[in-house]
Amino acid sequence: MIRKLDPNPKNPKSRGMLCARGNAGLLQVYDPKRIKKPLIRAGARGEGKWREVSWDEAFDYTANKLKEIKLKHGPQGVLWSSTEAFAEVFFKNLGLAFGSPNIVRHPTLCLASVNLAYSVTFGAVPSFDLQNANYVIMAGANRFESFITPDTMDLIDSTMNRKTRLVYLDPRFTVTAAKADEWYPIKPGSDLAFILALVHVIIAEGRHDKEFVKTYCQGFDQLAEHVKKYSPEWAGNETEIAAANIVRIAREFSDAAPRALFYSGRRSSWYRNDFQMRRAQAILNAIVGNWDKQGGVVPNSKIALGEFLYLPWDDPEAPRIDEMDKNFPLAAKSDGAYLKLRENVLAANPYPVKGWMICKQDPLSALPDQSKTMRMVEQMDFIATIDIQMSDTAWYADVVLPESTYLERQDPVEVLAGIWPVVVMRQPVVKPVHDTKPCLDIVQGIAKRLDLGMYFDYTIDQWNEAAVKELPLDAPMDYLRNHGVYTPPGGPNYGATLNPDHRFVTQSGKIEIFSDRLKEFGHDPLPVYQPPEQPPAGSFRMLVGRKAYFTHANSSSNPWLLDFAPENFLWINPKSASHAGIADGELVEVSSSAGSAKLRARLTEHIRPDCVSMLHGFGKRSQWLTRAYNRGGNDAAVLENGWDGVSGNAAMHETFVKVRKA
Ligand SMILES: Nc1nc2c(c(=O)[nH]1)N[C@H]1C(S)=C(S)[C@@H](COP(=O)(O)OP(=O)(O)OC[C@H]3O[C@@H](n4cnc5c(=O)[nH]c(N)nc54)[C@H](O)[C@@H]3O)O[C@H]1N2
Ligand SMILES: Nc1nc2c(c(=O)[nH]1)N[C@H]1C(S)=C(S)[C@@H](COP(=O)(O)OP(=O)(O)OC[C@H]3O[C@@H](n4cnc5c(=O)[nH]c(N)nc54)[C@H](O)[C@@H]3O)O[C@H]1N2
Ligand SMILES: [Mo]
Repeated sequence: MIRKLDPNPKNPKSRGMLCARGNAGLLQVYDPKRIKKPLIRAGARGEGKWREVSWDEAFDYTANKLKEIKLKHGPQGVLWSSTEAFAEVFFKNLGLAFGSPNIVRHPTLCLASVNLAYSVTFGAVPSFDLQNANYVIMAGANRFESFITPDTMDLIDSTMNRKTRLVYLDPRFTVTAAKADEWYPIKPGSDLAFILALVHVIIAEGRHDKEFVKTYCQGFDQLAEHVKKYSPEWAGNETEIAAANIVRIAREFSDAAPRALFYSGRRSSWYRNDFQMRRAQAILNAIVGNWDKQGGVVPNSKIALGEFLYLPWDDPEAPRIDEMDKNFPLAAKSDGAYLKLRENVLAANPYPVKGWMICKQDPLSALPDQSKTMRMVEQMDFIATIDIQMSDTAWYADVVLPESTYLERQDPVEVLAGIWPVVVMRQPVVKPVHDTKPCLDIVQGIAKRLDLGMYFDYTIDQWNEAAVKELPLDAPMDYLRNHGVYTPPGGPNYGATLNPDHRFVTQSGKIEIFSDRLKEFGHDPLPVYQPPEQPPAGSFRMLVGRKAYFTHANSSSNPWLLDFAPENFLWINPKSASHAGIADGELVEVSSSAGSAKLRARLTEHIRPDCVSMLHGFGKRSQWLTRAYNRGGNDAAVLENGWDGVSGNAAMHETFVKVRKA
């Protein structure tokens, strides 16, 4: 029996700290509402009638359904979707071995546009050296509520001892805003104007790093010409941040460089032009020469893990249903583009997809425009989900395959990337309490029945031994079993890319301020500002964000965490609320063209009058989750469909809503 969880003090990513969610993790194991055995649906979808079955029956049933679909529609007729997890590789490989091109992962709901912007510019997705920076600008990267380790700890360290100046832009007064030196409630969607004006000032005053730009970058002259029109006065109007402040921040930022950085943020599923806004950040970082410097923007160091040599499968024959080549030729194609994919599945274009295998993901909550996802669910002949609880998506599935929780299973060894990466090995601390299995066993059970067993003919220990074989340790497996983590000696290694012969992984081999590749594919080669649409009178822009004690849509049923907030609220500025005659605590209905949600209003000055906001992951449809069912409002039901044109990333801050008393 686990009584309390303690962090591994040897892990430099957590440094002996555990957040509320980490502490409450033990309820994942002991929650009486857990799924204790595999389930097959017994009534209509969503009716909540289930039959507990043996794993053999669940595997047989799943494999038979998958075979039927393959026979009728080909392997491309089954969609495989999952979110980042150590064991995700096994699930993804099952989809590939099955022969489906339709593997869709979470990045286009999360960070696809920021990753693509940095890849296009620097040929790499870097980390940000918050520990050593003296000046940090952040736009809506709510690091003190949306935890990312070690960034959150680094930033708390460096700002709280006042070494680092933090400038934070967010239409909401978040905890990060509260800890910042300067907070600007920027007009939503106008961050690109702010950044272009910083670039304008820095270049106009000759404050860029001329030597660095000359040696490493291409396209600076075009940039200088391009930003002439983006003056601080112009940006002041767009952003509602005074021109004098923009000028001062540009000067302070370039004075502090190279120990100054514009932090990229992580969830970049904001606007339809998100890619270009993130590109502008990357360009700003490039011209002050903070690349690969202490306190700047640093490429991740590598630790290469070995690979278990499994039998390879044939490439899929059919094209992807989201037609990545045509729609998003520059994007990370193997991750897919979730919202475009949903459109094409609904239209059976160019072919029907009738089966949906899901692992560690809750698409009904994670995709905007829930009614569309619901239609996608309805048109599937078969849905199976691997989860640890009855999520909203599981509630509408045909088969639920319960995975053992992270405290009950052995996971594949992984590298946690960063300026100073580490290798981690997650080991079980208790035996599975119920009849659950780790992901690899589930994948093998299904694979065997699909005659694909030969592709998964290994144990987790064999997989891990192959992974750690090359680590510079005498007995790597023993070392990891004893310590749980391997930290390479030395520490951060700055400057490895800073020699004039270094080739960046871009078309030109240089840091691309001007991108010929973007131009070639019909996109702006330098970021062009397009003013965001404004909500019509009587409407508000809906914003989404996080709290430190919930993870996405998956912890709003955890009793310990629910103590912090049993339901979510609609943040609304008192000025706007009084117009609509809404009082604090009153039940309101928020509606958009996609759908509506009911929740209580929280009147607060902590949000601009033209915006409202609610916490993600509430208003559950799953009646199994009795503590969360129908509690608060469901943001996925209100957010409208839409995406960024370059990366395919969801645009989740483009929805205008009306609010009235319910
Ligand atoms: N409206 C709205 N939508 C959003 C966001 C938002 O802020 N608002 N955020 C976006 C972002 S940034 C992201 S990354 C995505 C995340 O999207 P999802 O990955 O779908 O997010 P979760 O709600 O965490 O759902 C994960 C599912 O995995 C299950 N799970 C948890 N642990 C385990 C495990 O050990 N094994 C298995 N098999 N299952 C497990 C959970 O019970 C849950 O059902 O959502 C995106 N969508
Ligand atoms: N506790 C906790 N921590 C988490 C997670 C979690 O679920 N819970 N999820 C993890 C994951 S997967 C991710 S991707 C990250 C996400 O972490 P972040 O990238 O920090 O994203 P969000 O927390 O969604 O915060 C988005 C913020 O942007 C603001 N915003 C909205 N529109 C604009 C705008 O136009 N301009 C500006 N400047 N700001 C705007 C919103 O008000 C909100 O405060 O968090 C990670 N950490
Ligand atoms: Mo995310």
